[in-house]
Amino acid sequence: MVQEIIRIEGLECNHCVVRVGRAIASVQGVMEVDVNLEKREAVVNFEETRTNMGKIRTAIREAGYEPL
Ligand SMILES: [Cu+2]
Repeated sequence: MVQEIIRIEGLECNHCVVRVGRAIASVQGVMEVDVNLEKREAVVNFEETRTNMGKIRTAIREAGYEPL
């Protein structure tokens, strides 16, 4: 399991936090996600054998936000 911190552009309220958190959590292999509104970032724990940063970043984009 690895942990990555992803800065996310476009997070403005708790709805954004819930939306992007669900999007990240829906990626197969993601075990835990914590989105911080003030820091504009997500802490993501995932199984590196099952997913990767590319897939997680794609899920963030598809939810309407921009991973930095
Ligand atoms: Cu919002």
